[in-house]
Amino acid sequence: MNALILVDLQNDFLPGGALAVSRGDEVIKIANRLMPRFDAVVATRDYHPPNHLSFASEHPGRSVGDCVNVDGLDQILWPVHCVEGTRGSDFSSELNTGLITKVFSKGIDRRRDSYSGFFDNGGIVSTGLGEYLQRTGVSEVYVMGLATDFCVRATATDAVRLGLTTYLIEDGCRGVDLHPGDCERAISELEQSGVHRVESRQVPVRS
Ligand code: VGL
Ligand code: ZN
Repeated sequence: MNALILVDLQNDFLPGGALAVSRGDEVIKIANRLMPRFDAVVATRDYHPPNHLSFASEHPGRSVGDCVNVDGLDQILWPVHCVEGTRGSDFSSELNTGLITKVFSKGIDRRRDSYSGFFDNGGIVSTGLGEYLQRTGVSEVYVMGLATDFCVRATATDAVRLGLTTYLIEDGCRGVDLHPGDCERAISELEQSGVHRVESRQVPVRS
């Protein structure tokens, strides 16, 4: 069994959103085209309480882009984004959500950020995605979405660690590039860790 993992295709990561990823909207049509090719389609969503500690606004005197320490972990500070129940946290209205089998929320605990769709940034608390894939008999995953250098990277890294055969759909990702070259580096590191790089046109069509 295979699964497509759609990472954070939410309004706040699209142009006009609170944490917009440049040209992030371009991957939605790729997601729509690919979904019918998979046994299962899962989506992750960044879903924060309004006072989440990844928000710069919760750290007086600090700014977006600063790095602070929260409970022993490095935390980059972001603008307020993907607040639970807001439009910014909704999936893009262009996304064909009818084909999504299950949604996994992350970053729901005020004190824990979660870039990966599998675990929080401390690698402790599971979102349930790994267990779900195992229960469903999925051994092969294709990962795409936003943002290449944060949540896509962390999700694909954990997928490999969990022993899943993991493909990164490169044209299905867009990144933040906080520092120029971050996305390139993220993709090479994923390749080093055993992730297979593919383009969406190489994803097999179901027979
Ligand atoms: C993300 C920064 C903060 C992402 C989420 O989806 O890549 N990045 N929260
Ligand atoms: Zn977030």
